[in-house]
Amino acid sequence: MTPPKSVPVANNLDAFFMPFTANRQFKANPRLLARAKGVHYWTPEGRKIIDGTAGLWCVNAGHGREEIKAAIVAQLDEMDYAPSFQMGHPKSFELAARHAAMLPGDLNHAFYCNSGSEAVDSALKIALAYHRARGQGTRTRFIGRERGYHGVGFGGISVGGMVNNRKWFGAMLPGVDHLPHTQLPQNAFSKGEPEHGAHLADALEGIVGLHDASNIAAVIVEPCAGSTGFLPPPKGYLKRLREICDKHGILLIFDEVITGFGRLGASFAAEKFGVIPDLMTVAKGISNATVPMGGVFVRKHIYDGLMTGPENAVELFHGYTYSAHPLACAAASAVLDIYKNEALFERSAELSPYWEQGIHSLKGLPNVTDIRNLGMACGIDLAPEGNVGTRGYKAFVKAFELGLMLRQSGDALAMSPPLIIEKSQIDEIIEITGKAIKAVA
Ligand code: PXG
Repeated sequence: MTPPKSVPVANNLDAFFMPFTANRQFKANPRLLARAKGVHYWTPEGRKIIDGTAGLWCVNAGHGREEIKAAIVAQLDEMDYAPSFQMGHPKSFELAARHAAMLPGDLNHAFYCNSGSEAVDSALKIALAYHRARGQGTRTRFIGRERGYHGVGFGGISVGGMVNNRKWFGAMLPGVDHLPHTQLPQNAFSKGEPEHGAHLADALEGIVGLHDASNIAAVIVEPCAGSTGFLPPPKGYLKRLREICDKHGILLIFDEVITGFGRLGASFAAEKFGVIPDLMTVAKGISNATVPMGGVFVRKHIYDGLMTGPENAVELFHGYTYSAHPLACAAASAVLDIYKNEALFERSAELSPYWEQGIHSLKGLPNVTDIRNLGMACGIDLAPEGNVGTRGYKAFVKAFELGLMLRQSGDALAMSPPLIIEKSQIDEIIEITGKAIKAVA
């Protein structure tokens, strides 16, 4: 693909050190997005691209929402910034109360930050502080899962399980073990939650046997793994994990950065699966990606457990300059209105059978070795061509040329469109994906 005329020449792209990108390859042949509205992007030269990934799994209510813009502008007029350390502003308390009201179980306190990575590191620290506050300070170990993605902080990559995100960065956090991942060959082409694999949660008992529960702080998993190519949990797996954690006094953290705010056809995966974690991390859909925001939602016993000592003592020595930034709070509140007024979580549930049918119609195309779906998301595995990721990258580029943005992780393709998508637009996504897969056969 040669760069379109209106795109800056390659030299002008030099200064920006791009994240998670092959910088030299990209700058030789850039893909730029200049405008967005609804479920579409436009390139600088005006080519229309259907957004198969809601940005990066985050623009759940679609692009360019006027209500969110109005809320951000109004907040900017009123007050641009206020600190949240030993001070407060009304929108942060209002937002936390709204989140608490919509969360399942007694997940009724919200700590705010600015990204999923910060949310994960915050959750790990809250787990440690909680155990210490109640006299169980030996509980310092964490358990993650192979192929997990928990952002890019040192805590997140330590409990994460994607090798490229770990191997460059040294020793990381000490005291971390990993559960096995949940992709089993016998589950290939499962629709929704796969049948086999609940027993994989039992590996937690093995790790407890090795270290003793008195040394383990928390288990962290994505209820449905996203970045690794989208792996829905086997039936019964999350319940089993919850039971084993309860038995041993280990905290369970659900990383719902992708699964939260409607992606799976429910408010959160915790609601969908009827499994309530002790802590939940969120980001992305919390603000529809308009202003960066993340959060940790904690259950009553976690919050109460930290409210100890003299009343003038700071209970958690942790926070960010931009925790509960007024613009983020205004945006997040406006997004909640949209989710509610347009019943987008319900819409996600209603559309998912149509999405499932469409995605699984790609079975039988060349090199397609597995297809997975749940809610409004899916993963499609392609057989590698030579090096891992070569065919996946080619399919991604081909799809973009044909007018679709999808995500590629190795040779897995992943999609998660905005929840406002129409059936005819789902048809278009499936058609282009099929063409791209055939083109790279
Ligand atoms: N946890 C999970 C489960 C995530 O998916 C993060 C934490 C980190 O969030 P921040 O806001 O720090 O990026 C994520 C982020 C992909 C992809 O292609 C996924 C993410 C980010 C970028 C790309 O799947 N998820």
